[in-house]
Amino acid sequence: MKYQLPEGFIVGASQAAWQTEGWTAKKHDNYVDYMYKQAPNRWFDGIGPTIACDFYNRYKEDIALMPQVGLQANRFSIDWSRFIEDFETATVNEEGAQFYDNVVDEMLAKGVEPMICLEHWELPYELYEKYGGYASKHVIELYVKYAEQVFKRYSGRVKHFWTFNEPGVIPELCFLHGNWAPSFVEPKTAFAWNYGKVVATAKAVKLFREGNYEGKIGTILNLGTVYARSNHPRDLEAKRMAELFNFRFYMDSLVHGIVPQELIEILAENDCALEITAEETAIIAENTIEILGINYYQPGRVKARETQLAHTFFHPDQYFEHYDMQGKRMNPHRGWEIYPKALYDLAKTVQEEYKNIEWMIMENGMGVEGEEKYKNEDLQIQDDYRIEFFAEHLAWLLRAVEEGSNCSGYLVWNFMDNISPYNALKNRYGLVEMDLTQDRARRIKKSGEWFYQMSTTREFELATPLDPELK
Ligand code: BGP
Repeated sequence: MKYQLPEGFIVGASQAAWQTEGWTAKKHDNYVDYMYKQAPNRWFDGIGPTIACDFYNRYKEDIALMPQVGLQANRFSIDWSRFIEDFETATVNEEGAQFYDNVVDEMLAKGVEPMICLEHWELPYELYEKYGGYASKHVIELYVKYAEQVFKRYSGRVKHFWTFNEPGVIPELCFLHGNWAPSFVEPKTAFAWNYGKVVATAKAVKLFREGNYEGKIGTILNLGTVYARSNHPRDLEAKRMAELFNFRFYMDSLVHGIVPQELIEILAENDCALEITAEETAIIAENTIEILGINYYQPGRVKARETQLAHTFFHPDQYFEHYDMQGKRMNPHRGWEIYPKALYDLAKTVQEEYKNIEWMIMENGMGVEGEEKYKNEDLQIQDDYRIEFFAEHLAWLLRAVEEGSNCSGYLVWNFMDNISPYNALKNRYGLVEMDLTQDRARRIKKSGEWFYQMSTTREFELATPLDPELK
């Protein structure tokens, strides 16, 4: 079956500063640099962000490849710790900023729309060490000052600004699960960071509007549609609670301008009270985002808890547990379920429950280990699995668009193989390979050629039907 991209629908890719740039000319650490320095042995093969793709030095070569794989847009993040010299005054580091000027100009010259994300976990480490990161109201003010410098410098040349990428990930994995540095559990800190990022977003949106900056401003959330094991009231309640924590915290706050009252109360009862001021409540209500970015990789499946949690600290998992559905399709390398229809369901939720706000897929992709073994005689990786993955997800998304979803783009993860937190270079996602064995040589994969075809002809073919036949 053939699918066509609607007029104006953008296709592209995403990347992050810390995952691509490397440490050349960096004067300050960001939070992920700290994660690596704290425990390099925990990163796959000990590889961290030190060199990454060396994008800082090779950006021209890389941006030249972007149109060759059909990117109409590329979302990248600015590393706050590189862009700003003095975080208190938000004095720009001219050398760091010049690099981003060059990246923006180079993309524009190559016909690739640059989209800027202000924070893909690159909080300057000093602001964590000194003030505790986003739990501090002062850090929120510093973030807004930094945002202002970015808006001033790039408004006009850049049309999409994103306040955060996946704002909930560091709070959850670092302070709730204790998996990532600093490797301790502090539920109150986790929720304070989440709330802090909501306030920071609302304040940045306010500033953006008051400054009449050109373009749109939004946030990028990692959302997987949540499915209940069954329609038993207890399973449905488990789903409702999983959504409250994993979906509605940010969605209700940023799109409707209301932090869910039920969540505020649960947190207060569990020693995780949010420090909310009346002024912040008003700012959140009046400064909702204009566009929503969604990163989608896998759905959430939950059921009612069968055992009580033995945790001595508060954890949302006390209301639900993961449901391991039989027969689910898996990406074994990443251990994530593959379920493209969730994109359609997600689109419906945004359409029906979130004002049909304009939104885009800002990440979607498949991380695969050992891709070298799929190379043909020209050394090109034959990643048909990735082509199928993209085509299926995009087809479901387009079905939702046909039915009125206000989705205006599909950006994949990612343009070129890069570093992941802790998994480092184990699983590769790129349309372009980065070959570590040959001076990080870049080679377009088969999926890159497919993406180019799809982007330039504005159509693609899907062999497998979206609705499977009964056999
Ligand atoms: C998202 C992040 C990306 C990227 C991706 C893939 O959560 O925004 O930075 O890394 O996930 O996940 P991973 O790299 O862990 O395989």
